[in-house]
Formats: sequence, C-alpha cells, structure tokens
Amino acid sequence: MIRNSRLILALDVLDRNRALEIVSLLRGKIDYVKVGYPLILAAGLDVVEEISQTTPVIADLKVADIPNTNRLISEQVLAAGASGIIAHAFVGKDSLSACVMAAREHSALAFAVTEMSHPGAEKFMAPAAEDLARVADECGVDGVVAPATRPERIRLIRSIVGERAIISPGVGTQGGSPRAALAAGADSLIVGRSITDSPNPAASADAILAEIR
Ligand code: NUP
Repeated sequence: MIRNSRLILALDVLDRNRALEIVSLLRGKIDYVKVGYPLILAAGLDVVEEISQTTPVIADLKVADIPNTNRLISEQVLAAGASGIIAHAFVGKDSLSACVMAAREHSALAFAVTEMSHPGAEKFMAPAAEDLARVADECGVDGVVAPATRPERIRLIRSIVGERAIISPGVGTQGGSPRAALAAGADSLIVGRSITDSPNPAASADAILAEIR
C-alpha cells in the first residue's frame, strides 16, 4: 500500500540497460519506480514490464485527455505491468474517473496531479490546486501529487484529501527538503536526479533514507 512507502524513484534515464541497472542497485531501498515519457519513449513500453518484474512501477504519463482517450492510454500501460498511473485532474472529473476506473480494473493505483513542483506551476496550477485536489478526492484516487518545493502547499492539499496518499516530487535537484515535505504531510518522496545522476545511486538513496528516518 502506497501510504507505507517512503521512496519512489523517478527513473528519467534514456537507456534501457542503465535503467535496469539502477533499479537493481536500489533493490530494497525504493518502494516504487516512477517511469515517464523519457524512458518509455526511448526504450519502449516493454521496459515497464521488465522493471515491474522486480519493483512495482508507477506510470507518470500525466494523462490529460478526453475520457475515452484517457482510458485507452491507461489500459495500455497498466496491461504492460504498471501498478499505478498518474493523471492530471485539471481535465475534469469524467476524464480523471476514466483513469481511476482503468486502474481499478487492473487492481492498480491511480494518482492525480494537484499542483506541480516547478516555478511555472505557480501561475496557473497553484490558484486551482484546491479545486483540483477536491476533484481528485471526488474521483476516489488513491493519492495525489503535490510539490515538495512548496511544503506549505502540501499542508493545504492534505487538509483537502484527508487520508489519501500524497506523493511528492521536487526534493534534491529541484531544491525541496525531504524532511520538510514529510513534515508537511507527504507520505512518499519522488526522487530522480539526486539518485540517478549520482556516481553512487545506492549511497545517495541511503543518504536520503537516513535523512528521513
Ligand atoms: O509536479 C511534479 N514535479 C515533478 O518533478 C510532478 C512530477 N511528476 N514530477 C516528476 O518527478 C518529474 O517529471 C520527474 O520525473 C520527477 C522529479 O525528478 P527530479 O527533479 O528529482 O530529478
């Protein structure tokens, strides 16, 4: 269950073998591998199946289309072995629900993005984040994505989503603090480059785990 996990690896590398190597170096240190467009486009959808043989995969496709297309996208990646999918909430309840339903049919998890972690998200997403969190809640998602770069926003989103999981990107390279994100109410940290670009990914993961223990 997602709420008992702490570290989600964002695997934004482009080489299949390097991707599998990093996953194997991090065995026992990470709870999920988050795979997105960079790796899937570079290595093919089969990489989802390969990784999910050892570690559960969350497909970060930030699905944002009409309900039927959302369903088709979700089904493809869930059939390939993903244990979870990330979708956008801003497209509305019907579209997000299509992803949640697809996830349910595959006994997988569904997450919705509320507010993103980069500076540009402050213009359009931040003003809408509370409504987006409410849409996510109404759709029955398992969790939401909220920014570790702005812990006060995690606190606000927690007040809306209650017991649902909050998974939080933006620590390390983007400047957020792992401890601050968890203290604000995040359940799991999503960490990419601080681990994947490190000369010693396992040691870098250990350092983050030691910091949040
Ligand atoms: O708001 C978001 N911010 C973000 O960085 C939502 C995301 N899904 N991500 C993803 O998290 C981003 O696409 C990348 O895969 C990961 C963060 O990676 P890094 O900054 O730790 O390298």
